[in-house]
Amino acid sequence: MSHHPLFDLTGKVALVTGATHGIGMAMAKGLGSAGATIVVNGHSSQEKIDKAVAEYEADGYKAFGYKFDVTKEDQVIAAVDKIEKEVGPIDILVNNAGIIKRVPMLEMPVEEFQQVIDTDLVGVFTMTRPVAKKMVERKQGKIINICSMMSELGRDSVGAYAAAKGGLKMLTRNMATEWARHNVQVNGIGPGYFATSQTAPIRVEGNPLNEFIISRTPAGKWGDPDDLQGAAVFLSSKASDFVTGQIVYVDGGILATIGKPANE
Ligand code: GCO
Ligand code: CA
Repeated sequence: MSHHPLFDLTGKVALVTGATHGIGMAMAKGLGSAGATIVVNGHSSQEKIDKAVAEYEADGYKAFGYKFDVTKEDQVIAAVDKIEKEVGPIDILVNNAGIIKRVPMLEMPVEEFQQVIDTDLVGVFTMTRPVAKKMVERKQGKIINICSMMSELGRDSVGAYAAAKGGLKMLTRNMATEWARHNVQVNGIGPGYFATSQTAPIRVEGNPLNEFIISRTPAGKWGDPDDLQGAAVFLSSKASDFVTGQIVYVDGGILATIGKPANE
């Protein structure tokens, strides 16, 4: 396949954390279709990682899988060294791995709050630091942090997630600030509401929240994970070399509007 030179990722190595499923997998496939070699990680099951790698390969992409936990610094450092030796220098890092707990704050134990912050915010710092060190040395790199509607908006029951994703927006800006002079661009993608396993508990018929999301989204529907591929390729490619510290919201218009009454 031939690629527009601004968007060509041929020969680039892209590490997409948590890309064994969901939006991470969709974005990784987008990078693969632009020519990148995909590296995925998972932290729990080797079988899940192997299955994902097989799926990428079946789709015609070069893919590699590594088992490590983004919240464990020793595992991350060892994995980054291994990936750079076995696959090649990491050109693109997509910090996609994350968790959510939907619990009203008055009922949320501090330990659970902490767990969400540890994965969704501290985990990004832990994962990025050793990768960025090498990118800075090489004077080249692309980092994409996966933010959320909750980087901007609150919602009942997602206090810890909103705190982490709001923090991630500012971590993105600060990484951009410190590394732009080394030709490392750091941006975020803020997905709106997408049909994935993460939102499966919301997308059940009869759940008023399902109807609410559809009516609150100007596009009038749940996003298809593939809708994130364009932003992922743009922010990974030469096309975005003077773009840094931005969050690109791919949300069907949610953040543009206050919304409208249901049934209108
Ligand atoms: C929620 C959460 C997530 C969303 C997403 C929105 O409302 O329960 O925010 O489920 O998937 O992060 O951008
Ligand atoms: Ca190609």
